[in-house]
Amino acid sequence: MCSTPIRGILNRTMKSLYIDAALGKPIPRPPVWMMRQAGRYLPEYREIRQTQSFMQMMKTPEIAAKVTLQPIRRFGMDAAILFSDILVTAEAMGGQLDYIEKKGPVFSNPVQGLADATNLETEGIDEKLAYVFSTVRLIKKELTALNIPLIGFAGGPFTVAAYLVEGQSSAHLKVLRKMIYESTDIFDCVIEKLVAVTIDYLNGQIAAGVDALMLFDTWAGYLNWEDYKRYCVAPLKQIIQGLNNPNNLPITVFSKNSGMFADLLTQTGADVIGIDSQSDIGLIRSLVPDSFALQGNLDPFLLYAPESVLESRVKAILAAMRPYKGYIFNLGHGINPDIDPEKVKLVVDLVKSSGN
Ligand code: 1CP
Repeated sequence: MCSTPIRGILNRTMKSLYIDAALGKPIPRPPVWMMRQAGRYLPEYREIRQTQSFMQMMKTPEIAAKVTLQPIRRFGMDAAILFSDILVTAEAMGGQLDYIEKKGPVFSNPVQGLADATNLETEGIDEKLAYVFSTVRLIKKELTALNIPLIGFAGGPFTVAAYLVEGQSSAHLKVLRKMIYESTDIFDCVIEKLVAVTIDYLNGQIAAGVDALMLFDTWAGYLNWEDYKRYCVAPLKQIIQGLNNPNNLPITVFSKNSGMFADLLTQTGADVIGIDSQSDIGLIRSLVPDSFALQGNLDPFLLYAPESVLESRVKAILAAMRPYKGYIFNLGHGINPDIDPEKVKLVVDLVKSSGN
């Protein structure tokens, strides 16, 4: 009999709950991990951060590897995510990046004119981001023994362009969104270069040994329908097609406000669609073909709620996603820095004890 091979199953070396779920398979319970699971809400992270800048932490493979593993050791999540940032590609292209206390990422040389865009460098990613690849190799040494997969990642071109052009976090991305229409040539040039660099960067992560990939196009949800297709879906698709991914490592795409765009995101060629907290994930499940896995979508603000409220909301999401097939439990966005780690533990334990 001729059966369709399940995507990603050929040549796979790692077998885990997360990978099974990401490949759309039935699973005894959903795997659980959380966006920004390594970070300031953890006392062991703050201890290191007191003596080092975020940039130093990211660029020192031993420290980045240690921090990646902190939430795994403390809570036993089913996947680890590389401790790094989406803006390392922009820095490698010539962006002068700094992370400022209470303000976040800042580029002191934002892309304003065509010359700035033309000057963005696309060569030498392997050397410039070698520190990330060293980190991946260090993490893998530890994780292999635990049989926990490592998720590598990059930013989506629109989201990375948002910082390169605006120069910092921005509430409405007005400068960037004006540029799309007033200076389309500049905008297109930035996106095209980011696509090329992101392909090289993710190929480097694959070669270094990551088990899965995620593309964060967090701010693409600002776009209208037509431009979401053009500046989020099309570049993500080009990136995914450009990967040297012989083992079909599963790929997740995420943007905020992704519920509305979930069906469009399936056109990127990703295996998993990350859903943010605004959507009813059970409803999205009924709309998106079940060959695609879903990830999400507990509101990170529920981690401030009393335990009983938190527990009932986690259980409601789990109930909506039964029977478990192609589903990964996560938040709809990252953990805030002032969250009580015990709340994170509660969620991880609840998901881990939920059988079909
Ligand atoms: O200690 C500190 O001051 C550093 C804070 C911090 C951390 C812990 C930043 C600065 N980045 C990170 C890590 C990070 N960023 C990870 C690591 C893995 C994990 O999740 O545990 C990941 C995947 C990211 C991705 C990232 N960075 C995104 C996409 C996902 C998302 O949260 O939307 C974005 C938009 C960024 C930009 C960025 N870097 C840092 C901050 C505070 C921000 C967001 C700024 C903003 O809201 O505009």
